[in-house]
Amino acid sequence: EDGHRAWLRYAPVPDASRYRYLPSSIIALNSTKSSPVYTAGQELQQGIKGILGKQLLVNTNGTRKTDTLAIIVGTADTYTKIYGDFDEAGDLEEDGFYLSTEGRNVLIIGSNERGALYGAFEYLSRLGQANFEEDSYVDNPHAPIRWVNQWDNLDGSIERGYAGPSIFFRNGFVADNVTRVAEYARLLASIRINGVIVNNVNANSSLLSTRNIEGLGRLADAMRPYGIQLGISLLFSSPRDLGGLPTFDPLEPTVDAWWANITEKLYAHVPDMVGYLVKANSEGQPGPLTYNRTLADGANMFARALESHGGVVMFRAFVYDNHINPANWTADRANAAVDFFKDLDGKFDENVVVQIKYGPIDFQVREPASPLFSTLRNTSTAIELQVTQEYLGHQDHLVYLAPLWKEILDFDMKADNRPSKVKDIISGGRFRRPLGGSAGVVNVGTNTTWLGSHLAMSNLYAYGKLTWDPSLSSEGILQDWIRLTFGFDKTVLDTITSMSLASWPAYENYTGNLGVQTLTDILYTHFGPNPASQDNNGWGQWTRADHTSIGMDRTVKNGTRNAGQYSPAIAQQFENIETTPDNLLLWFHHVSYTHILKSGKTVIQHFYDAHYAGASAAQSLLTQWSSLRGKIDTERFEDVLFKQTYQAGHALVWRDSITQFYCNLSGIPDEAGRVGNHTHRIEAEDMTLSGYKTYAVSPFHAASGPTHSA
Ligand code: BDP
Repeated sequence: EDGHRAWLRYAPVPDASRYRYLPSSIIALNSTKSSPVYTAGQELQQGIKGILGKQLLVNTNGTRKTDTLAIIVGTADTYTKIYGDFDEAGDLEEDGFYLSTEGRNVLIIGSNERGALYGAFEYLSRLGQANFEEDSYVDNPHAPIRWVNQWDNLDGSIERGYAGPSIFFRNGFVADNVTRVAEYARLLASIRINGVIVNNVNANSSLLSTRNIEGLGRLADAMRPYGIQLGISLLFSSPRDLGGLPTFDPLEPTVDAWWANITEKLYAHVPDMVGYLVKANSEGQPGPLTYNRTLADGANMFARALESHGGVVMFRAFVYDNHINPANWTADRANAAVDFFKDLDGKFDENVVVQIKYGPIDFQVREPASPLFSTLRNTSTAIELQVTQEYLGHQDHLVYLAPLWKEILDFDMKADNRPSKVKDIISGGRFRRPLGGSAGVVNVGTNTTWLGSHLAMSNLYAYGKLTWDPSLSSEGILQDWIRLTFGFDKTVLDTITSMSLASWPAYENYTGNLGVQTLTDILYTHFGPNPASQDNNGWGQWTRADHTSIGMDRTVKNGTRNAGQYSPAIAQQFENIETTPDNLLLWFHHVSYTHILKSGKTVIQHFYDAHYAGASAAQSLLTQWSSLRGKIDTERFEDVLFKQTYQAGHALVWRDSITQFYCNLSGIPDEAGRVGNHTHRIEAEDMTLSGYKTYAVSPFHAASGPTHSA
């Protein structure tokens, strides 16, 4: 159990005999090996063998009527031609499926090939959880765009990836061996993802070399049997850097022609390429603003190139200048997206989707929903989430993210005072847009666990499930994943459920609460405590902490005016300190450390208490996991035990660093007398050095003593 099979283990279920009507054959209505329906047939065969221990034959000719009980999988068109009409055909939407286990045969009918494969995975997921109920239903997606983004570089490294090198690229080129790519596509199809952007948003123009374009064709071929379409990130200056043109101005006809030509070449190798992802004019990247053109001019240039091929441009809203002057109290990176995009609404071509990070800054442990979601009414939008835990403990801390994502998806932006939940905006429903959906930054690597941690895989599973149906509950998704990954033991189910649901609040408590953000090292790794690095830098993730007060004043009245970017009802709520929830207080307001919260505590005492509570919750994660010894295979048990031990220790480092830092800064002691009391530590300066050298700890507050060593 090295994690490689993830939730597709197809482990035997204990009470298979309860399943009375085990079919005796599989009929997959497509014999072409690269077709998802063919894949579905193979997958059903493999799954049933594992789960129920029975070897079924797969018949792909599908022309004969069957006398014995069969599982029939195919598209609605093919099914109808052979077996006649079925009532639910009219309810199927693109990528949706109909699953029936109650008639003579098991029917798995997709609106298209991909939908049929989703239905097969659904059926196997139910069997794998010993859910043998007989029923039938249609299941359709919430939104058409359900993509993942990989931040893989051509040299094989992965930006913000914590699971080893890339499965897609090596030494500057597309990898020769695509086995893991096909396996990844299979995992993604099982959670109903339909597109993968394979390379980093900080893109490299040599992706577009002839050799790499051929390689992309190979990647697409490996993923096609799973209904996964390939897309790529583009570097805006490629016409100059790779093409040798003197310019990359989007309104220059030669530039336009260059992109049209490259796009033709790509489609010659990847005929079903899903589209492009573009990061422009962000963190030093080139873009249309370099030539005083608008972001829409830039996006539409790609849209024109893609249009005749049916491709989509995901244009990122993460546009900002990372050289903001921190001394300017009205400067605010949180304003950037709306500032840059508000006058462009309606100016994007129909096949452009603006891809918006969930909050206005950058994947922090707590952010309000981005105000851009309700600003763009005549532009299609998608939400960008992060499965890779960049600011959230990499994959060394357990942080189950579905509750965080659901808070954002369920947030009501109250556009025009009408219900406007983020999930209904990105589906295209609320503003009647033709496109929309989600992009999740995943960053799997070659590690056998995919993400570098067994438990982190619940996040990938939940991401896919929520893109398809955001109304699912965090707990329900989690428990399906636990059963498929770890089996049926009730204690295992309860323990991992309890650990996972406690994990986001714990992490928030020990890393940065009240909306102050994750107080992590901001300039490099985004890992480990470094509250001092949050201020006085050009990246604009500021706490504005001084000796008396803390928090970013984002009010219209006295601050950066960010609250005013929301619809009037929400703006009013955040503008007013009384109506701002405590968990976003320091996001929107600058207050004294002695400001009294709704809980009755002062801000500083809340900091102390929360950090102690969070660190203690992290200890409890370890205790809970330890109790599962003997109930889980040794390999995964030990791997997770190692991670949980690390998290428990690192949470103490977090707790002590942050509380000490703010105690020093504010001069206000902890009422409970805990802060500064490091009797639990064995101080390095009390030990005798043997084979070790002294080391200046950075950041210094991670050390406990005045000598700055630990
Ligand atoms: C930041 C990451 C950086 C990404 C950037 C982005 O630190 O690695 O390139 O976001 O999303 O959070 O473009």
